[in-house]
Amino acid sequence: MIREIITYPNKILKQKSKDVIDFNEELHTLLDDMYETMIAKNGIGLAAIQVAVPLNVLIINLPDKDDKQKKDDLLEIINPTIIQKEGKTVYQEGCLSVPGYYEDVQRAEHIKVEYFNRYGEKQTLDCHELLAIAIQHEMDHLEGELFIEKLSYLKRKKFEKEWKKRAKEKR
Ligand code: Y12
Ligand code: CO
Repeated sequence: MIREIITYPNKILKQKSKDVIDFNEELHTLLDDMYETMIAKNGIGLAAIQVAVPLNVLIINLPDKDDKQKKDDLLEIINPTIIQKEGKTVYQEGCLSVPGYYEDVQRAEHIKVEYFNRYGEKQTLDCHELLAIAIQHEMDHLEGELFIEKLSYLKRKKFEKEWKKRAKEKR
């Protein structure tokens, strides 16, 4: 089932998410719905709070070298912890909760993440390039933070101005 994506400035997105305790059918339905929703909206990453569920759950499905988004490459990441961070990189990020806005954000270049899969099995993943960026972006959602909150004061002001203008035009 495709769920509604919560967009900025909805306060739901400010909530801190909680760890999953039960790796049950309800969690599997959430993960399946998140995948369906993300694909329907042309996303490559989604956190549960973006569909109004405050749980430490995120999914990532990056396109391969032929630009194809294959379900086999889907990562379902539950209760993640970053255990190593290295280097710095800048990437122009976008977010389904802030549609149509893209801006450069600086993040760690390589990260090592521990997490659980949908069956409650512990996993470790070394992440580089776009995967490292995407996981950090989604993990910020679990803390109630959007990429626009990482912008400089001036860029944030510019964003707010643009966003208000767009909201007016929609009315
Ligand atoms: C690098 C940086 C950020 C991420 C997080 C995941 N971000 C997305 O999946 C964003 C997708 C997105 C899709 C949009 O819709 C279309 O392109 C049709 C969109 O809306 C507009 O541009 C109007 C905005 C964002 C992962 C990796
Ligand atoms: Co996002």
